[in-house]
Amino acid sequence: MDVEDVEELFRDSSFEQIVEDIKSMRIRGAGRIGRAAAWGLRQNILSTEGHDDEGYSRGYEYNYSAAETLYDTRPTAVSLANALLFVLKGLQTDPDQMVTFKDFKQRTSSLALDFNELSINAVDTIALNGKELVPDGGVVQTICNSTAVVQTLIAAHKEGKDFLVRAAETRPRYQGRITARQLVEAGIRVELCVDNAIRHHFSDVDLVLVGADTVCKSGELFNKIGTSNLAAIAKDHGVPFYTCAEWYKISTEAESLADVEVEERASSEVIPDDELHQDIKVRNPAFDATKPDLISGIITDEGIIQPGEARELIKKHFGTWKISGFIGPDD
Ligand code: RUB
Repeated sequence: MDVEDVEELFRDSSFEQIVEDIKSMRIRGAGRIGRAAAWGLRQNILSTEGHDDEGYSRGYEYNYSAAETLYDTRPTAVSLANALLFVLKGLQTDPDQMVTFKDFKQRTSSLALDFNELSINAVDTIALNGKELVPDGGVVQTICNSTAVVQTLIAAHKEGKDFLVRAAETRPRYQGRITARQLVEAGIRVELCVDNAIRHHFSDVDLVLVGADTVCKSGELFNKIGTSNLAAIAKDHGVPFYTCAEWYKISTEAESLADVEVEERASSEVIPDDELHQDIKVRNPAFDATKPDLISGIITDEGIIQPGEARELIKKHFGTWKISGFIGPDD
């Protein structure tokens, strides 16, 4: 992958802009957040005036401080932490390649590029693995907007399968509308429904496909708010429920739901400030947890696995490395 292949959405953005864009959700979706975070480290170090006599320990300091800032932008999706870990770990395991500050910049830059490449390739592989599950002539229910889910459905469509996708609109940010548009533009039949209508229409659904923000080591899934309701409906109807998750969506640290911080976003996403009664407290969690027993499988870039296998998959990639070994997530 060359620099030109990196997503336009953040390729030329400054570190500060990337931080702001993740916070405001201009950059959103767990995979993209991870890619942008790795790129943010690159943009930060490239714009830093470092002198060779400062050595690379100074480079680490710049990177750690940038990583802390990026880490705090959105707390739930572990793709962000794992993208940072990928770069920081890569720098630490290759000290021989970094004699000067310039070397350090180059190495950070190439690791950010590597993460972007592996992340894009992972989505392509998930699509290949997942398209086999899409029922020809059937109905697929989705929620929110996941690049991995959309690409899986597009791959099945390209293979000649004819199916209907029912996309839940996903209040309060309506990312389901993005899914509906992306799929219809790819030539797939789409229905859009409000989240509360999912159960009403569910009797014709054959498959549920959702994305993933974090998969705990125990296989518990965090994804967009409403996902756990959808999983319960699927279970009631005996319909398979799969999540599409690149390996780096598995947490190196969170054992189960108690270990994951669920982002609560602004009340104005739910109700305009001028319509909000002063005595009403608005709750606006962005994600919820789905228990492993409701999950038929996790479609990863390394095959379709059971929730109980998540632990081994992340261990295979990161061993005992953890983001908390580099920055203080609890600060
Ligand atoms: C997006 C969301 C998506 C996952 C996976 O939430 O929950 O299902 O992030 O997406 P938000 P992808 O809009 O709040 O970021 O497959 O694109 O990584």
